[in-house]
Amino acid sequence: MATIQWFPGHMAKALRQIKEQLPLVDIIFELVDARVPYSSQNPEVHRLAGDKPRLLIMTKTDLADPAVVKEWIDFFAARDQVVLALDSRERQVPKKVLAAAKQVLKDKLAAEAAKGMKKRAIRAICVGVPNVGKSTLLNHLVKKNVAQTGNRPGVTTGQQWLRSSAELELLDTPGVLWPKFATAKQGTMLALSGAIKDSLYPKDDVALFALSYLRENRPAELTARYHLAPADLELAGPDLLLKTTAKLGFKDDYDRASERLIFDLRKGKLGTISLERPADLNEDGLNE
Ligand SMILES: Nc1nc2c(ncn2[C@@H]2O[C@H](COP(=O)(O)OP(=O)(O)OP(=O)(O)O)[C@@H](O)[C@H]2O)c(=O)[nH]1
Ligand SMILES: [Mg+2]
Repeated sequence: MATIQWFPGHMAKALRQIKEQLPLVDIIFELVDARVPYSSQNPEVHRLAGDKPRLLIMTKTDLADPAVVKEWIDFFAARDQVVLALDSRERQVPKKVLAAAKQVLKDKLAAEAAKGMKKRAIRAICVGVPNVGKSTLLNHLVKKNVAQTGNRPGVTTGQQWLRSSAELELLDTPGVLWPKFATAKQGTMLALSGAIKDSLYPKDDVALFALSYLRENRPAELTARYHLAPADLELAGPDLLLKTTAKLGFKDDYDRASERLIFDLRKGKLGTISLERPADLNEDGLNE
């Protein structure tokens, strides 16, 4: 596999800026992608966060398998993590987020009230891998389109404070990855979810991973969408990619077929997808 520069200077800078802001906020909104909720947690952010209160927000639940989303909610809850699973476009989002943030901060807020301190806005920093939906969520929370959004990683390039009602002050940050993924599979899953610029990751690796996932978990959708025969699912990965390319009418343009597969999978055209589940983790928390 090619050497990939997924921790360029601007991400190191963004991480430094997160570190600078942490002492000034009450809570971290840590956004993870519901399709890869374990692998999209940033170990660098966890390290910087120490014991700063944290609300874990799973985004894009509309694209993930609901049964597996439930498994992850139970997994995190069993680790005393307050967790919310959202489709950012839902109307109830602002209410749910505010209630969960208050739950995480209940002791601190109660202590302030007991001291007779005036009620004030909760200050939150929103962090997460690129393209996970930070700016979308924050726009929804403030009910204005102030933060730029887009379906590609790296849309937000600097920090930006957004204020909602008197109850929340929110800091949007650029998406950050970390210098070294725990496993190659983690990188591939993040690439497939859209967190890594497509130009930085070998398309065919990602497409082969997508095919093997679909073959195992969504065989009917896979054969139906690309007009494959059930027997084609017995083919080795690269041969199945070849066959799919032919069925798409792309001759031997595997790159184009890979792009199509990745695009379809991200858009949910092959059904909801959950690329990892709690049962995949080994004792070291690595995804096998
Ligand atoms: N289906 C679905 N799409 C979502 C959801 N939340 C965000 N998106 C989409 O995800 C894409 C990325 O959203 P952004 O809010 O720009 O992501 P970001 O985390 O701010 O990305 P960077 O600024 O690049 O780090 C956009 O196309 C959003 O419409 C969700 O819950 N479900
Ligand atoms: Mg953004």
